Amino acid sequence: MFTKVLKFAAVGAFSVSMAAATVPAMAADSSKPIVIPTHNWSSQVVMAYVIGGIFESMGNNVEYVPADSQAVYEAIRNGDVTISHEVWQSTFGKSFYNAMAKGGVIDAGTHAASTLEELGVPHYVIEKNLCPGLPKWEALKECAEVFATADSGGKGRILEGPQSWHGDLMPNRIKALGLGDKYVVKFAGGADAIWAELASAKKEGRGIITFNWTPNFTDAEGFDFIEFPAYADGCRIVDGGDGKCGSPKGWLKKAANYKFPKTHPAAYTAFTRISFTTTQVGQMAALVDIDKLSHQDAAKKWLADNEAVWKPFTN
Ligand code: TMO
Repeated sequence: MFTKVLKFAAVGAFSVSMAAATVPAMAADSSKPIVIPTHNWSSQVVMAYVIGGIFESMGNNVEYVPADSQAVYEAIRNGDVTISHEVWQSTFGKSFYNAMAKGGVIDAGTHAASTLEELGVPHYVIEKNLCPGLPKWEALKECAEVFATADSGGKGRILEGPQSWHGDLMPNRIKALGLGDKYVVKFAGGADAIWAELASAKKEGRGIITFNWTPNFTDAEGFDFIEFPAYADGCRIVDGGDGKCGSPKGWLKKAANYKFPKTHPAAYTAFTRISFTTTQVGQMAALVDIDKLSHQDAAKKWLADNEAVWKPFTN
C-alpha cells in the first residue's frame, strides 16, 4: 500500500512537470467585469482607461464607475469596485488602511512615481520674488495681500481642491500655523477651477497659492510647492496631532478587492506589475489638461504610443 501510494505520487509529479514544460499552468480569468473607479482629476481617469485597455487586451471585461475618492476603499472592500490604481498617500492613505484593517482590501503594489500633494505657487511667483522667502512657509506671514482676491476679505486667498479630497486638512493647518488671521482657504468646485485660476493669474502676472500635486501636467512648466514643517505620522489633527505639518513626500499605491487574485489571476498578476513613473502619470494628465483630449481618447493615444511600456506587464 505504502509503495503504491509512493509510485502514484511519482507518476503524478512526472506528468505535472511534463505539462508545465509545454503549457503554462494558468487558470482562466472570470468573464465577469473588472470594476474600475473614476474620480475627479485627470491622470486618474485616463489611467482608469489605460489599465482597462490593458485588461481588455488580455481578453478581460471591464466596467467603469464614477466613485467618491474616499468612499471607494469601502466599495473595494465589499467588492462593488475591484481596484484602485491611484492611491495617493497624503490624501487617501488613511481611508485605504482603514478599509484594509476591516478586512477585504489588499495592497497590490506601488508605482515608481513618488508623490506630493501640497499647496504651492507657479514658478513665476518665485522668479519675480512676489513673496520674498518662498518657498519656505514662514514667508507667508509677510505677504497675505499679495494673494488677496475680490472675495477674500482682504486676507490672502488659498485655493484648495474640492473638499471631497481631504476635508479640512488645509484650513486646519493654516489655523494651526497661526496664519488664520491672514489667510482664508477657499475650496474649488473641481480641478478645472484650479487650472483656470492658475491660467488667469499667470496672464495677469498675479500672485496665487493653490493646492496641486505631482505627478501632474504642471510638472513640465514648473510649480513650486511650499515647504511646510516636515510631515510625521500622527501630526495631523485627524490623527490626534497639532496639525502643524506639511504633506508627506509619499507613495502612489494600487489597491484591490481580496478576491481579485482568485477571480482574475492573469489580470491581477498584470495589475501587480503595473508601475508608472512620474513622467508617465504627468503625460496622462497633460493629454487632457493641455492637449484637451477626452479621457478615453487620451488613454487610447497613451496605449498606442507606449506599447513597449505596458505590454511587458501582461506577460
Ligand atoms: C488626489 N490628488 C492627486 C487630487 O491629490
